Amino acid sequence: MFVDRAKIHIASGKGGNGAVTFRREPYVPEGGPDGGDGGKGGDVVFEATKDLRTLMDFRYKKKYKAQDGENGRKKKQYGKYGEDLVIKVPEGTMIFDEESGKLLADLTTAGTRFIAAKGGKGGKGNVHFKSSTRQAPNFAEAGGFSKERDVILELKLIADVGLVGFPNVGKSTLLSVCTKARPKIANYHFTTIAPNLGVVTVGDTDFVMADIAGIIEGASKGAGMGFQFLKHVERTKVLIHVVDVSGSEGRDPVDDFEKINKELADYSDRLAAKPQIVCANKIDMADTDSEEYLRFKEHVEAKGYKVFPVSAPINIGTQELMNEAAAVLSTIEDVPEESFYEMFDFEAEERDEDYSVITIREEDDAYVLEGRQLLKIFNSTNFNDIGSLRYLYKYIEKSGIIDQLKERGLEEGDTIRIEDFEFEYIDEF
Ligand SMILES: Nc1nc2c(ncn2[C@@H]2O[C@H](COP(=O)(O)OP(=O)(O)OP(=O)(O)O)[C@@H](O)[C@H]2O)c(=O)[nH]1
Ligand SMILES: [Mg+2]
Repeated sequence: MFVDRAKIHIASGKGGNGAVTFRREPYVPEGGPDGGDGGKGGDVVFEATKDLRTLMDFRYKKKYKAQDGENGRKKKQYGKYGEDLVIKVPEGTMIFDEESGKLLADLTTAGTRFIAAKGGKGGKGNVHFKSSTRQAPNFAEAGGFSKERDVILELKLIADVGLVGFPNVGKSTLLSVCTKARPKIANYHFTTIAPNLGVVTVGDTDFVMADIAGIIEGASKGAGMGFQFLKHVERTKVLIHVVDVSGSEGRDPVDDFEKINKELADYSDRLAAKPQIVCANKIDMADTDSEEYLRFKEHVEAKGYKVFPVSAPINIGTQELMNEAAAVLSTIEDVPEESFYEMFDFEAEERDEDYSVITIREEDDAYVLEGRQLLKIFNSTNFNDIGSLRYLYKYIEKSGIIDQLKERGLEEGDTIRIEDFEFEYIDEF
């Protein structure tokens, strides 16, 4: 089983701020408040689709942000909602919260959706803050915060086909020409150390092909990173055994073929028993009529395997090879697997995140206040307006924090700081 994994950062849209505006009418010197509400920020939504088969795309793009809501406008006009960001993932993708490691969602079937980060609420416009005593509210509510989190996407794949062979024989090249995967290809051993996955399409079916690191003699005993590599291919259904038939590194292809098969058999009976198709690669540097090639072909065929001459980089013989893999696969039945995970508790998270908590920090000569809800109201405050300031002050007073501050020795004239704003404490406001 192959685990395709990606870590990405998601952020929902921030809510738009409520507007502070007043009606302007001819002959009415001071119209009432008419500031509209800010729009809600967009959600980050994951949606399972059949159109994707791997998490490859997430290797390149790591940050995802939904649109912010627009600010409210005059004449009670609402700000536009931020657009949701829908992130498509293959069926079977599990989404984990990076911080807690818990499972957020398991999107098994196409069309299933999951909101992983809710957009901030839109702030209320000043039109909502008019009262009998406050005719001209000079403040409005700030939009709700964006929600950010790192998530791990995990897709367990039964790779249908595994590419095995010595290092440098062209396994990654083959994957790169048959699928959209872009593994690193280079002329040295162990270019590939972690599996790469790609989807091969043959007619109207497709299958997942995995390219693993090269296998060397002794791999079954742990040489190189043998165990790990072999474990990867153990769950595949069909093996494509890639052999460099040009002998470009001075080895004998027949010998290569036997050595790899011995490692597979030494590792497990299951591996040895897998259907195998032989890819005689680098045929551009060999001759199909040559004695060496014919000796190899006869040797392999005598053991009951089919041989396909291929030149991966120039795409010769690859189609025939993939057709054969699809044909063999169609004869093998799927074995479903089940797994269990502890689900992430969203409600607990909401409970834990008590927005109304205000903390006090004593710093230099000031008491510093911090808290999410406080910050939001602070952001909504119009510091040139006494009514707006009073609203902030009332909120602080109601929270009981003033009493706590007094217990710590707060006196008239002491400085209280919120963000970068400082004010002197006075008993009556
Ligand atoms: N002439 C020729 N060169 C090839 C062919 N296939 C691959 N190569 C070259 O062989 C070298 C190794 O190719 P890779 O695809 O990286 O081989 P690999 O089996 O994935 O190698 P490791 O990941 O190190 O195990 C590269 O320089 C390729 O360009 C082929 O059919 N003909
Ligand atoms: Mg490779």
